[in-house]
Amino acid sequence: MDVITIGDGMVTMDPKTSGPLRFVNEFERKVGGAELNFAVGSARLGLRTKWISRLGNDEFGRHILHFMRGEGIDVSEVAMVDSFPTSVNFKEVMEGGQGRTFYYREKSPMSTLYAADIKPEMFAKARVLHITGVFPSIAEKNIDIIRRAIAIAKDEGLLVSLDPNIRLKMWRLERARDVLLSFLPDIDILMTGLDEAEMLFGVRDNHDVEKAVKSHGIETFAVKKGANGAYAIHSGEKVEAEAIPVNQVVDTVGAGDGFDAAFIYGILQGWKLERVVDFATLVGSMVVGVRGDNEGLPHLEDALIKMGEKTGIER
Ligand code: KDG
Repeated sequence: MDVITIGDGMVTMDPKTSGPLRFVNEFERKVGGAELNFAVGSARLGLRTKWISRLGNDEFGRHILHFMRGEGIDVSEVAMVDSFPTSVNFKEVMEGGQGRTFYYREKSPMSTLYAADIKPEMFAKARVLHITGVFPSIAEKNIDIIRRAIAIAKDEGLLVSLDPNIRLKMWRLERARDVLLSFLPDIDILMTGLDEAEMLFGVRDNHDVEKAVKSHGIETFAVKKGANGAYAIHSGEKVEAEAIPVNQVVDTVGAGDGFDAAFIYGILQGWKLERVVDFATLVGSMVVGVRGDNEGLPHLEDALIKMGEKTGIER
């Protein structure tokens, strides 16, 4: 295995028209979830990917399982449970691709997963454990699951990556900050949005964010700034990348997950940091031009071709 992630998967009701949700009459059934999107992004880039999850033993759960299996993701640690229905979310997409998400996920099938279910065998020979702030925001006991997963990952020699992905509909900022900051001493790779960096550290300026991140002992990190590009630090090197122009931004959800998958891909390949950040920025830009949380995530071949076209960097 190259990467492992743990999180909730949802059926995502994607609006067929943009504008306030109360006026949307038609939806397309898709799938979503931050960790799920990350797994899809990683698998499409060719990383061997495992997704640890629970789904309802229902039609939506079966749909998500088939989808993930079809993407070539290892679903051997995904159990189907009778006690809770598969989670659902409805998206509202406004002009310009920004939007809101309405969750129906409090009683998620993941309620049946406990820290004791996370076993060292699940991590054998893997290289990266990727976690986000979404899963621990759903239930208190998920925080224990993540702590145990991090502890095992460290014992087994995996790198641990974190995207804070702070969802203020799911938990209060103070709680999110406390929990996420408590993970940082064990994090090897931090990939954060600029707003989330500010929520965590109270600063936005490149230099201040760098200082704050490094004070937690993290030497590899990326800050995603949407239309303003991204910057990253790794092995003492610092790189800033401009955003890749997109003809039309239709749906920004999932872009950050795509960036994360591509950033980790590049780091695992041992690429130079400039190439890693350009690649991750490109993959994020490919997501926002397509409707759906993960439909725009490219296969490696397509991303590399685009990379040559857009940045002049050879494959
Ligand atoms: O990062 C994208 C996800 O946020 C989206 O697919 C679903 O809102 C979602 C969540 O909380 O996972």
